[in-house]
Amino acid sequence: MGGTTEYAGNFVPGDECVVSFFDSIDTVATPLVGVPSCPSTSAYYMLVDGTPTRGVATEEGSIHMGNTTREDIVQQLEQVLREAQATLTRANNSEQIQAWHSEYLGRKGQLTGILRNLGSLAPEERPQVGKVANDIKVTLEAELQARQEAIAHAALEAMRRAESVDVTLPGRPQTLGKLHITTRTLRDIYMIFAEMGFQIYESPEVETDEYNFQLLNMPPGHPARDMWDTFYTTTPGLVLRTHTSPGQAWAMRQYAPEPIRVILPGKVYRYEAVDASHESMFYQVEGLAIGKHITFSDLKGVLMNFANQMFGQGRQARFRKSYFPFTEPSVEMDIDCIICNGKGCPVCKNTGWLELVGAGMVHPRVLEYGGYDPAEFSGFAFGMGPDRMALQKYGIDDIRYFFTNDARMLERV
Ligand code: 2NL
Repeated sequence: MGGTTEYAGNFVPGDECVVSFFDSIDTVATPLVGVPSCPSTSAYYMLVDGTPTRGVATEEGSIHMGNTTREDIVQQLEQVLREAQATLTRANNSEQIQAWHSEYLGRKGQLTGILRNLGSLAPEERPQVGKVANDIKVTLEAELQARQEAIAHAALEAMRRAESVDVTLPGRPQTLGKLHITTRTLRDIYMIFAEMGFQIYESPEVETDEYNFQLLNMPPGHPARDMWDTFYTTTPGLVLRTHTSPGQAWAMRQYAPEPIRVILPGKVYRYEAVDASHESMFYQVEGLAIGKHITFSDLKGVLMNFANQMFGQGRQARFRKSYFPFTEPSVEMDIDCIICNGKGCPVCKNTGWLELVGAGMVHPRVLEYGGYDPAEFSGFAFGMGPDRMALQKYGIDDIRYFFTNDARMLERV
């Protein structure tokens, strides 16, 4: 070992020659071999209190700066430690932290500055001072990290406070969706008939003249066709179904000669002048029971049970004679008004009665068209309008609300 190279890190001949104290700190304790050296001049500049100061290479290869002692340097180091610790507690953001780091721990910081004086100590003193410096560096770095964490934590806390939800505020009311009341009514109907053993049968909305009329005992030109204002399509013989009855014909032809108990819900279409009580599309639920020994009493029993389940036990009912081309005999069943219990109100138009269903015993010709021998089989059928029932049940005065998508309608129910 010899020359000035072993202390090169402490000299400042120019920035590119500075080997930072912390890069070379090991070399203080362990004599350095092969560290980049500064140009081979014999005069060097060292930082004394941050000021470049001219030093002279001695024959032994060390630099002496006036009369700096080990105690001086240790004192300076401890002074820096105290000051750095005090300053660190006042750093509150990353800019201040960065400034603090360059001030105390950076390449041009105070700690490095002091250690540049190491060269002025006797060689045996250097490791001791180096150790003090290193301890201080480790201490400051740990405190720096703790401070950074505290700042980050405080920032997070501040953000949490700013973004926190005041749970003591009353919550915003949730507007819950509801089923359309026709859907609810339909589901009620399905449940009641399901308990009586009726299955749901579905069929097309576009039908042939044959299924919509002929199989229901209305041959071409039959005057009863005028009971339904029909939408005809541009394809001859195809119509929009005016009732769900053609589905009953499909069911009969599928199941004959097995007995049948089905209900048939779905949309039907009428060429109507639309007003508060008429729409060109609405729902219908028809029912059909076919078997041996089915009587009008069965029909009455099924419909009475339905009325009591749907509108409350103890309903009064009356049957009036009627006419449908596909039933014989035909009836209309009324129940006492569900709004006024028969006293008379706008919903029942002061009659005390509401029309509930049209019904009857399946016409022998319809049974035959469906594939059943009328001598052996009999059946009953009925048809009802769930939209109208929903209007009555929920006291809505205009059927057009059902299809105009105004959600306020749902608030009424
Ligand atoms: C009403 C009346 C009714 C039927 C529909 C029907 C179907 C077949 C055979 C016999 Cl396949 N009848 N359906 C019977 C009587 C009345 O509907 O006022 N509907 C809203």
